[in-house]
Amino acid sequence: MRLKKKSRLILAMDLKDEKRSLEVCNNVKDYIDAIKVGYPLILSNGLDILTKIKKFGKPIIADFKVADIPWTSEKICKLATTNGADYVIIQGFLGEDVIKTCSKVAKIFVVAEMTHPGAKDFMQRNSLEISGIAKKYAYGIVAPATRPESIKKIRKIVGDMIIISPGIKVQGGKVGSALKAGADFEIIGRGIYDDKNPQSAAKIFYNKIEDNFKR
Ligand code: O7M
Repeated sequence: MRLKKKSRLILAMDLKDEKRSLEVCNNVKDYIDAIKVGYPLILSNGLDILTKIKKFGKPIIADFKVADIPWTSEKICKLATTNGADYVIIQGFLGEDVIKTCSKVAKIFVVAEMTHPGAKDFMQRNSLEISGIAKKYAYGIVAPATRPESIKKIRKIVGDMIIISPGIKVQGGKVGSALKAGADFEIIGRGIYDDKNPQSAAKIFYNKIEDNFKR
């Protein structure tokens, strides 16, 4: 299933509990364009969870942040796609051979720079170079909503490639700020699933984006 720009919101599902995570996905599905499934949910429930989440009719992004040698990375990407993932996230700092190998077996998003403060220690100084390599092979890029200035720089490198951006609300990014800086989608996890009413939280994010961006 292809990722299409409608709400411009991607749900990050990092709960561990299967029942609760399926409930949240069902409640917010009208306000999101894709579901990014992370390690906490997959390690707790197995890869089968991807098929269960797929029934909500949204593209599934398996967030494995793959970071291994080409041979192992390829295996991980294949496991994700044969179990229902439409896209797989890989780390960019591994270098061109890993990115190229993964791109042959999956549609990949490459992490260029991460949201947390520690990303400044090593990642940030290479994020533009990573983006340049990713542009040759990837479907999209992951760039930090906590640093809109980095998104702007990465956008200049990758042209019209899809940029997805985490770090909204709990990590400090303001909803809409990543889109304004040039991202195509904002990724929100705890801001939705940890709210006492995930559906109304998702609706509020949806409306805030609606007010500022033409869909
Ligand atoms: O909205 P949150 O902070 O609850 O969740 C953010 C999600 O995005 C969560 O799944 C993180 O693992 C992920 N993420 C980051 O927070 N920062 C990054 O730099 C990169 C990611 C990510 O999705 O990478 C692919």
